[in-house]
Amino acid sequence: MKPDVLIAGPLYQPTLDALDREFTTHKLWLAPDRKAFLAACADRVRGVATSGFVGADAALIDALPKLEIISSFGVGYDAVDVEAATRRKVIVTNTPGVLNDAVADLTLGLIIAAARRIPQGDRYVREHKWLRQALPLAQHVTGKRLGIIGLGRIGQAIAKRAAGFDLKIAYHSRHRVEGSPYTYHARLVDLAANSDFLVAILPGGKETWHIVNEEVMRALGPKGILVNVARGSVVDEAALVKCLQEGALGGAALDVFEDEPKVPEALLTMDNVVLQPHVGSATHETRMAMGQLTVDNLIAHFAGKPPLTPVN
Ligand code: NAP
Ligand code: 8YV
Repeated sequence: MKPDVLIAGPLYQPTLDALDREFTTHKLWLAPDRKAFLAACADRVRGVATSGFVGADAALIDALPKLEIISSFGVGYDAVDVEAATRRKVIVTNTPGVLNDAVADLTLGLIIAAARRIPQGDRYVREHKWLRQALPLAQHVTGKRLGIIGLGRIGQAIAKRAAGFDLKIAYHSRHRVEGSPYTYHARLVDLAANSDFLVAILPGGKETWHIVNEEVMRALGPKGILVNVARGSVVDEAALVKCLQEGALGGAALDVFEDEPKVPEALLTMDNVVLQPHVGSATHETRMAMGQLTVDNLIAHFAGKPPLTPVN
């Protein structure tokens, strides 16, 4: 008998296929009546597979009395109510490590795209403007100061790449990273004041909500570029719009937003902003590896082994 696993939201197709092979699956997001669907399978579901976007809230956890494990596709698990799961002794797993390179690659791309105005150059050529006027010059990248908020797995992969551009690297986190060659700032505002590019790559959730506030953005300054590849919740988006409109902040490159997939209209019209639809990990290779780990955590658990990457 295959264990019953509820899939809370859409996932990468090969991951869905693997889940279908290994388990008896119940696809919640396809159900026309969510409540009735849950009631019909609740007494059999022992596992949940979900995405970082959909997560699993307390109501879903409470609706599944036999639940043992929630396996989330993604390293950030702020959309999973880990406290509610832990209270119920439900294991929560995520997919750390396997996406470091993809996210770090995109981050360097965003820094360069924003500083060198790559999307603007692309639009300028497409719109035949090259025939009429010169494209304004951009900002240099090599040798500039890079501030990283969260020198964790991905933050370190970003730093490794940034070293190749001779960027002067500093970071902020709650704890100093032992043995790190980079400058540590205990106060985020001090990191911002000493950065040309400021990259957020720390977890979302209550603790980090709006950690990048107006004071931080003003400290980064009129030439500074904010890059958010963490979670929309870590940046005060209203303050970001205000700082950009006033010229208090030079530019922004954003992969994540407070209310995805909705993006503030004001940002869509700004020329000094580069926008991406939350694609930090979105390569086939990385999504394959994330899916494998999502499935392997469930397989390990149902084989009576410890999960590979638990978070609680
Ligand atoms: P990680 O290895 O756990 O690193 C997290 C870092 O954030 C650590 O350096 C941690 O240091 C710091 N941090 C945590 N809480 C903090 C706080 N309150 N204030 C300041 N720093 C804090 O995580 P990771 O694997 O690098 O992933 C980081 C995050 O990136 C994920 O949680 C996810 O939200 C985001 N992400 C986004 C995408 C995307 O598609 N855009 C893809 C993958 C991941 P201390 O504990 O010392 O504070
Ligand atoms: C995913 C992410 O796109 O891993 C994360 O934290 O943000 C991305 O890799 C997201 O989790 C959707 O599942």
